[in-house]
Amino acid sequence: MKSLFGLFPYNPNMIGLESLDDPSDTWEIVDTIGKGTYGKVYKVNNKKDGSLAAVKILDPISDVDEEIEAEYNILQSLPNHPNVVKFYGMFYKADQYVGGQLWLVLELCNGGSVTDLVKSMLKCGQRLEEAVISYILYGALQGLQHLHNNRIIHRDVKGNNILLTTEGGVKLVDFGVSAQLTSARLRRNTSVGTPFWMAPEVIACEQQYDYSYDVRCDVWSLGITAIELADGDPPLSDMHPVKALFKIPRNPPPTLCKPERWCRGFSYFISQCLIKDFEKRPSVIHLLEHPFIRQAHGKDMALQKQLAELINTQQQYGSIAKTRI
Ligand code: 4QG
Repeated sequence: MKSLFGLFPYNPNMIGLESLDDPSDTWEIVDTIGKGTYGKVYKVNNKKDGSLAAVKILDPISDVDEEIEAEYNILQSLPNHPNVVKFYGMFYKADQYVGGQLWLVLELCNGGSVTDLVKSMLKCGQRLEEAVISYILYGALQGLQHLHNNRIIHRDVKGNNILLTTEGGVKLVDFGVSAQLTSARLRRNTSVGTPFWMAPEVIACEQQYDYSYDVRCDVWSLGITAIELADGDPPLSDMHPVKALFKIPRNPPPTLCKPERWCRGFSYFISQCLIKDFEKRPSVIHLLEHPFIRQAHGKDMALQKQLAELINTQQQYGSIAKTRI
């Protein structure tokens, strides 16, 4: 593909780095986000209007390759949705010595990731309530429905990529490995996703040529995320990731650590997400009507408030813990 583009220097789809604005005119970095969880992501301040955003920096960049172009195309063509992180624009900071930086400016999700929330609660001996879990999963499902309707597979759904706002909003982030579907089914023979959350058919696809997968790999990953929200970690997380990749297609579908602690509806929702044969696995539209998710319908406002309060409490606790050290 790269060489093909090289043959046609006036490809209109290609983003010319020269045409992008310098970010320094508008944005200044004020903080680091996620300490490497997402690559280089920073909190930025808009010098012109004082608004805050997140920036994902890709560097060093000398030309826009296929992957960056794919990410940019996905971000800029996707209509806004309350459960998908907003895209504010792309900038280029040139540097003739160390290589330039590409800046993807995105919506700031000040509540942090759902993984951070569960882990900090477990540290205090607390768990997320089922109703709050159903609200988070409801938001994630609506975000996924928006992506799938736009022919995009997320391919890296996990707690770290489900972010919260301090108002209790739920947003999907990180389309770095997403693929825009050019046909009903598409497979690329490149490594995608994070092992513990990966669907068996995606793993099979990477290892053999005659396998395929579709948008329902995101449903599997959401099922694993549901377990993560309850237990704090995905199944097999004590294993080496390479061993987990071997086990996932061979093991029976994973379940909650202590199913007796949770309602049957929750276990049943997870078992539906984790049907190993993706042809038999329900789609996102189907799961939005699942009884466990339906308990969040209509109670959105109350659950949003409850989640906002949890985030607030945990953030206060976190900053107290930090000052003690
Ligand atoms: C993003 C803000 C944690 C991450 C990508 C947006 C990756 C955040 C964030 O991260 N907002 C995360 C605050 C983002 C915290 C956007 C925090 C896009 N812990 O306070 Cl690819």
